[in-house]
Amino acid sequence: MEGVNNGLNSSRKVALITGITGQDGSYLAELLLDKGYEVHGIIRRSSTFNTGRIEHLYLDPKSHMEGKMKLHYGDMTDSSCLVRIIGMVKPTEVYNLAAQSHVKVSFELSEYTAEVDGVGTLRLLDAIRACQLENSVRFYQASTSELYGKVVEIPQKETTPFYPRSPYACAKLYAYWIVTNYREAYNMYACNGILFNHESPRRGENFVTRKITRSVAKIAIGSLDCIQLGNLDSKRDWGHAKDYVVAMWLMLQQNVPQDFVIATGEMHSIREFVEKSFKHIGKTIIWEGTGLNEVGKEESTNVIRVKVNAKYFRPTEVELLLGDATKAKTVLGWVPKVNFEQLVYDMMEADLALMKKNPSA
Ligand code: NDP
Ligand code: GDR
Repeated sequence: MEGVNNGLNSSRKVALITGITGQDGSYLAELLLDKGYEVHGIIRRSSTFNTGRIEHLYLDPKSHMEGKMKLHYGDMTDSSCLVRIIGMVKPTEVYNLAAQSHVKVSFELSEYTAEVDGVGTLRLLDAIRACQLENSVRFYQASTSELYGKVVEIPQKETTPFYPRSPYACAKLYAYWIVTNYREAYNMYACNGILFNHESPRRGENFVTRKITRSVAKIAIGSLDCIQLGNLDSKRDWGHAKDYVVAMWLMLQQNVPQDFVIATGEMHSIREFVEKSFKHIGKTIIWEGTGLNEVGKEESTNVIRVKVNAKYFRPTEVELLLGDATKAKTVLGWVPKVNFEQLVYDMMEADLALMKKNPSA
């Protein structure tokens, strides 16, 4: 693209991460610190500590004391703080990861989700412009496979039409288009990473994968006797967050800003995730309310109940997501390293270790 800024020519490597305290923010901060960046993160004021995922970085003298990582109080709903932080930090790369990121919660916090995930992205872009940095900053937007929503095409790629199915996805749709618009209108180097689900031992505890591995680990130590879940039939393309933050960084190192799908190309149901997790601890499952059980299973002591509870269903569900990341492989040279088996294994091992260390976790 002609006239697009080229922050790559700058010798400064200063990254600003919104959402640094989240799953992806923590892995991205690690990656960028390893690459020699000065990393700045925006954190929210909270009545309890919310820096657990980055504490190891903050305590590391190499990052905090030597000035490699700095945290700033701020919020995506507060334009003035965004302008102040960007004006002070003068980042060369901005990674916008902050979001109310829970799809089911977005049905209850719809306006707030629009404010943070949609308008918040606009505020951040405008803060960059207010500081006259639009021609030197490279901008990454955490777009999502939820944009595809209702199935129009499988697998989903960059050209697949969007059909959002939640207030979260609608807010992210606005963010996707405002990033595209600012790229075209102001020649900003701005990219949408359309990332499919990615998980890790640091995944928030109310997302389905982590809810499952935590519960199964609790069952293993005898502190829980059943799991309650919602729709077991939906299918997801699950990768590892550690792999996916590499793709974010790669997107900002190209000559031309573009949007990319990031996915594994493998899809599994929630039911399969549950089965694989229980297999890890050598237990079998009674599915309650699904009519799927073998006769006689109930009598075994090695059997655990998985109950379907309607309260975890969404008003509109995304039935299946399967990504085609061919463009990322071709242009960025990005391929995922962790597959489904390895992901479940890593998450189960981490939660088993956590529960053994702290049974009330
Ligand atoms: P998390 O929910 O783990 O992290 C979200 C981050 O945003 C947290 O640091 C949170 O702060 C912060 N945040 C929330 N609201 C605000 C606000 N009003 N102002 C400032 N910061 C705020 O999400 P992930 O790390 O999993 O995801 C990162 C981004 O990628 C999100 O935008 C998500 O929507 C998107 N995404 C995620 C995918 C996934 O599978 N993980 C897939 C595709 C896109 P606090 O810690 O205080 O709550
Ligand atoms: P998702 O992730 O909605 O895909 O959004 P989540 O893990 O919440 O749900 C995945 C699927 O599991 C079904 N499900 C349940 N979900 C939760 N949370 N809790 C349950 O008990 C449960 N039972 C079944 C859901 O109905 C759904 O079909 C994630 C987030 O990280 C978004 O921010 C991101 O944009 C998308 O992934 C890609």
